[in-house]
Amino acid sequence: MTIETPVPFKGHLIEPPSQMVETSRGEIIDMFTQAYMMRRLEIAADVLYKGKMIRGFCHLYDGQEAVVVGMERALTKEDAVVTSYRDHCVHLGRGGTPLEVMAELMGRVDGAAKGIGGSMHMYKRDANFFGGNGIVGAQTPIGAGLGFAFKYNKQPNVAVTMYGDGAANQGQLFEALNIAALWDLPVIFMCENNHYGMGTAQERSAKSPVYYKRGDYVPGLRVDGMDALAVKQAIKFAKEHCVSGKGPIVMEMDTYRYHGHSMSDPGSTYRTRDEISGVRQERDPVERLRKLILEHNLLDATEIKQIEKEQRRIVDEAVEQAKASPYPPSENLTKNMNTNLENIVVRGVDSQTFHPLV
Ligand SMILES: Cc1ncc(C[n+]2csc(CCOP(=O)(O)OP(=O)(O)O)c2C)c(N)n1
Ligand SMILES: [Mg+2]
Repeated sequence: MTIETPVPFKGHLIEPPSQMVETSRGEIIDMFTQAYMMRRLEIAADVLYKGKMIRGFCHLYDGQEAVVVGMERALTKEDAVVTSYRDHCVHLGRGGTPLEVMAELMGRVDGAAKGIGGSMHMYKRDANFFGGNGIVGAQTPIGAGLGFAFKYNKQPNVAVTMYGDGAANQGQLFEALNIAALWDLPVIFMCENNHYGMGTAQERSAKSPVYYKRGDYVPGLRVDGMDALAVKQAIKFAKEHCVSGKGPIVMEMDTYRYHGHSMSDPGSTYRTRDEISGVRQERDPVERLRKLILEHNLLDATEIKQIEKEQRRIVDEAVEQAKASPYPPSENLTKNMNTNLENIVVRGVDSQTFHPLV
């Protein structure tokens, strides 16, 4: 079936793709199922954080689900993805399990990073997911490097590096863009514009918040990031562009986050409650998929309820399994550390004065 996306794409130095998206009944139902599960998982994480079962940093993704859900319909697991600290649902999109996310959040051994990374450090090498990154913008040169590897190895794949509107002002993005454009690297620089950084509205941090044009000499595309079908169409188009040797592309996903920046931010001091509830009512990505199902008679209301019930069960089960998962053993404190100092030379330091830790 073909569905027209309501919001036109906007192109910079490029002719945008068609608004008519090829899809199927199964694809729409799968996207709804996945988006609903992501939403439940983030709500569960919120509750567990407040109950002190999750400690430290925690950045939730609810509101932005359509970006990952749509993106994954146009990529394969041979393509590479790297993102910021807002990474729980990106891990799920790459095929990671709810248990891997939940256990990592709680610092348990069944977590994606074996419980030593926490919320910001999901990672799944077997699906080319190069993780969450705590340093704003640090994932953009990593993305350029992943694109370089594809080109060097003559692999027909693309690297997607996801960054926020706040990160769009970071210097290393422009360094990475320059070299990716100069060397025609297959990289999608994907700005998830949720309109706020850490309590800072885009207008207060950017002279030009028109992020799809910020690559200057690099083509760009603006996309309704609340519409999973539009995201799928855009990423399919961008991947074709990158893999055909035309170099990188900048993509701006117009999206929104419902929660505060992180758990320490109530998210309501720099924006109004009306703004948040307005987005929920008019643009919610999960509800949009539900509406598509109903409008096209793909399922009836009872069948949708059944899917929701099953996804809630999956998340609840992951929470219970994560709680039962042990903390990492104390030997891990010195694991993955280089304790062989013999061969390390530090200029100006006498190696005899080094005292190995273990
Ligand atoms: C280099 C660096 N500077 C500052 C911070 C603190 N910090 C963490 S997230 C953030 C805001 C980023 O906002 P944005 O890129 O829009 O991403 P979002 O959180 O909205 O997904 C800041 C300033 C950091 N982690 N790294
Ligand atoms: Mg932001």
